[in-house]
Amino acid sequence: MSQAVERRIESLDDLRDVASAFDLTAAVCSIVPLGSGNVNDTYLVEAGDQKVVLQRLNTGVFRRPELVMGNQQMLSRHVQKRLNADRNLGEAGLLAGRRWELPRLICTRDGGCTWHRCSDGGFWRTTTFVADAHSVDVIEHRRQARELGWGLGVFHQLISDLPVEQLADTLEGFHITPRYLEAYHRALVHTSVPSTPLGQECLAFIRERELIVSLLEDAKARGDLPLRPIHGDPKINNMLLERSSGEAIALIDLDTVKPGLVHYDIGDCLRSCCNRLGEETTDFDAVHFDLDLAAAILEGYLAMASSFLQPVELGFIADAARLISFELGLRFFTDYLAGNTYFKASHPEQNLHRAVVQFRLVASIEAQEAALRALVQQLSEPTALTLAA
Ligand code: GN1
Ligand code: MG
Repeated sequence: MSQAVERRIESLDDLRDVASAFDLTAAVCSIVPLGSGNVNDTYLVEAGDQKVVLQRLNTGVFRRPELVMGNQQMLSRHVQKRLNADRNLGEAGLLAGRRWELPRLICTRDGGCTWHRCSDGGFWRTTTFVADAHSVDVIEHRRQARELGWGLGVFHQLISDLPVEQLADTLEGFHITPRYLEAYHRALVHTSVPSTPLGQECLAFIRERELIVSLLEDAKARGDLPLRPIHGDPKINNMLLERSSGEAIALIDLDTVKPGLVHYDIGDCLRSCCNRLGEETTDFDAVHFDLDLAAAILEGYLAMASSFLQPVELGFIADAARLISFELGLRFFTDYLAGNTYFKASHPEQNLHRAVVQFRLVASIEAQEAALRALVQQLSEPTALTLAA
């Protein structure tokens, strides 16, 4: 598993030099930070009429960034082909004529490479910007929840026939929950958990759930759950919604596209969408997993994904919601103990607070487990799937 995040603040002149290395249609006129990613640094660049996204990949996390780019190129070729074929089918296609985009990589001016290495070792790449779109940090209404699920389903459907063995494992151990538990135990050797109420709450919460961490990995090892191409990080604000219609039109942040279980993605989507207060709240007592939103998300998701998912995979959806929330809490808490070296934090307690939010969400999922299972079961019935589609 990767370790320290590189922290570097670029000057505007440096950024302009980097952006100018890419084959843009005009001279760079503005560069501003974009989004709220916890790992990479992202900027919106304007060059004449053109808008592009410039990103510095965190090579402390992505140790082999060329492999990340290789996966992205593979993904792009596959998805563009599928989208072209689908557009030709119009109303009869998978998307029934709806808009869907995948940001395209922009090559460098000299050499036509999809990334640029700076003299300081910085690894940069540029992609097209999806116009007239926005993302949300918390769900605004039920219809939006359905769109967020539908968007993940479209993404999974478009990559469901991309041979998984062609993708590199760019982030070893990513979403392998038992590995995060091991990392947590290693952190405990060097640090003791502060005797504050929140620190002790996390310690006890993890201790009580050590036995669940291998649930998905065991099912994978048994051969019950297949490895598939996945997004890896489909949290709520990585889904772009068209401004005018509110429809999902793109899933961005493609660094973690690699082999995995669809459950990592479904769990991440559910945990980030069904927490109405968002990941950064400090109103811990009010954190709640909204089952009604989960229903809307899964309706949207299954309308697209049920055609290729196996029944056994549907059976682990409720477990995934619980486990991926728990895993992220564990990751945040471990990083807090280790001195906030992985996730960007604006104050020393931020990763502790983020961990508490995820653990409260887990507790809420556990309290509603029977209802969540019943919901998945009901939505997986053939009649429900036909209606959803
Ligand atoms: C990180 O950088 P960002 O915000 O896209 C993390 C995800 C977490 C997320 C939590 C490579 O994603 O796994 O779910 O923070 N990405 C990596 O906000 O570790
Ligand atoms: Mg990401």
